[in-house]
Amino acid sequence: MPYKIHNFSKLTSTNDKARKFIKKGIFNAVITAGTQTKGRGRFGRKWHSSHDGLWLSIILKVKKSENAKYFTFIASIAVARAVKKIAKIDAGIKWPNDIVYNGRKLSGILTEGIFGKESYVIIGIGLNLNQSSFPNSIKDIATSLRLVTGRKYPKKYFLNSILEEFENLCKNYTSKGSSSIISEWKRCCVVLNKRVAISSVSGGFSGMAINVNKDCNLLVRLDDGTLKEIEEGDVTIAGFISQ
Ligand code: BT5
Repeated sequence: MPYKIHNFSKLTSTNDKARKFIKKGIFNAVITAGTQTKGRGRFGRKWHSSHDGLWLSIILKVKKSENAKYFTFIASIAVARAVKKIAKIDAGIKWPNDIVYNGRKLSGILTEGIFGKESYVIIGIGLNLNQSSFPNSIKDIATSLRLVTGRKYPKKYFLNSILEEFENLCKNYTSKGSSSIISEWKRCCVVLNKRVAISSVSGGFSGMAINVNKDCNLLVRLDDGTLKEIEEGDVTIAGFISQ
């Protein structure tokens, strides 16, 4: 394992701690927290992080030209593979950063890039493992592996498995480029060829999700026939519980 693992019982957010590590010159490292008091999602949204989940961040040093979105894709595949291996269920990936089961969110990824003279990505991964219930605000959209399979799981199994898959996928990406990552991602994706509604900072759109391109952006055929490239946002799939 090329990553040194640093375990903490309680942090504000493993991504915050990762930024502090980078300032101290530490990278190729993993940070875990038993619980997070200010776990966050995209756009500063709250991420509920009780003791029952796995919360980690991977810190990598990257090239200045790197597209951080590849690491969200790599982490999503790594989580889906680990879930398949250990919990024996087929989780899906919902663009851009969710791992879902039966329309409910099992896991979310928050990738943050720090680009400058030296560049880093922090890949924050949250996986709901042993929760038997969720706060009211997310009880209709979240799920855990315990709720899905009726079993409890040691966090360490998932940590090791996710990191092993992540490392293998990164090696593939470095040696063969992004196409193998994107094709596996597409096989796990639950959004493609579905009718979707997108809410993004540039507005709301609806249409058919038809592909992701080499930049990991979602291509949607809008109802008026135009093809729209979506760089960020939240996707709701017709017939799924909404975000
Ligand atoms: C995400 O954001 O899904 C990224 C979540 C990343 C969490 C990890 S944990 C380790 C690392 N440290 C951090 O501080 N963060 C990362 P987004 O797509 O914006 O989704 C956020 C939304 O998911 C919230 O607004 C809620 O609706 C929902 N949510 C919050 N907590 C959840 C949970 N535990 N399980 C499922 N859904 C949740």
